[in-house]
Amino acid sequence: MKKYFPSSELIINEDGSVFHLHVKPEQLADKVILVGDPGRVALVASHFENKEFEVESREFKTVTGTYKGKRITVVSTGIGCDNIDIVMNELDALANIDFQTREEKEHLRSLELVRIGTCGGLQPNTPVGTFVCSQKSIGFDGLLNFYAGRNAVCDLAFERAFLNHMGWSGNMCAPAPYVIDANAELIDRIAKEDMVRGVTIAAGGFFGPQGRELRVPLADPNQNDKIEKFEYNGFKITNFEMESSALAGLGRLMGHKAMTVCMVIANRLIKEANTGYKNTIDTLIKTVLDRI
Ligand code: R1P
Ligand code: URA
Repeated sequence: MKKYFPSSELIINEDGSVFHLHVKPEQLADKVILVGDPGRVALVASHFENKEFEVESREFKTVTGTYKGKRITVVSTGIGCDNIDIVMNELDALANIDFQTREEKEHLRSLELVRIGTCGGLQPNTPVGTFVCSQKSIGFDGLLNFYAGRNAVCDLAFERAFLNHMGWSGNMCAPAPYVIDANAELIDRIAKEDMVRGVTIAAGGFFGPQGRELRVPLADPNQNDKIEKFEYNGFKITNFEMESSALAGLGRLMGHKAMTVCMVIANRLIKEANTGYKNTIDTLIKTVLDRI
């Protein structure tokens, strides 16, 4: 029997668009670029030969157009894994649920999703300006734990090794962290020698969860020192951002190819930052558009 989704579970607007994104099924391309900053959507779309559709609602701005003959949708997610839950579920609904019958489609579509973001670097090989692909993500958010199948797609041995290394107990990171791989085929196509393949911590905040201490002291003052030293099966943790774990995890559970690549705008080891990155992230955008 086909799964049916009532209006409380899949909210469809009066114009036939999906609740938060305001996008209609026919307006979604198979190749999707996700960015955090709504302002970055225009930068991506500035490379399109033509734009067929554009809509904006809250932090979610969407443009579908063509780049070198490829139909591509670019969507902003805003900040955080909670927004990735909304964007991924609504994109998947647009692709795989019939909005007339509210049933799962017989032939499922698999999307290619690449997030282009900014991040904080944690290692000597991730100075400001480096492009880091998240081969693995460690989710400090608890998002994936609410979905069945989480254990089947996560790297449980890596999770255990990380928790043991950090020595965390109590509620600090429970029921997180979860460790999830990006899609290997997408990583191979996009992460060439001009990018570092790394392990990314997707944090549930920009300050405390990434070990930034302003006026309120951290629960674990040695957090970042331990994170920088962690090593497991040849992997070291390279960077902090805030969405890659939910994207990779939901991509795996939904049957889409997903990965994240970020430009380092702050290196936490040597305490440097670049606030003028908006001009240089365009190189990363063009590289991804060519390879997706
Ligand atoms: C924090 O400043 C934001 O920047 C990074 C983080 O993941 C978080 O969303 O990504 P974006 O530049 O894509 O927003
Ligand atoms: N985005 C983050 O989440 N952290 C940083 O340090 C920089 C960008």
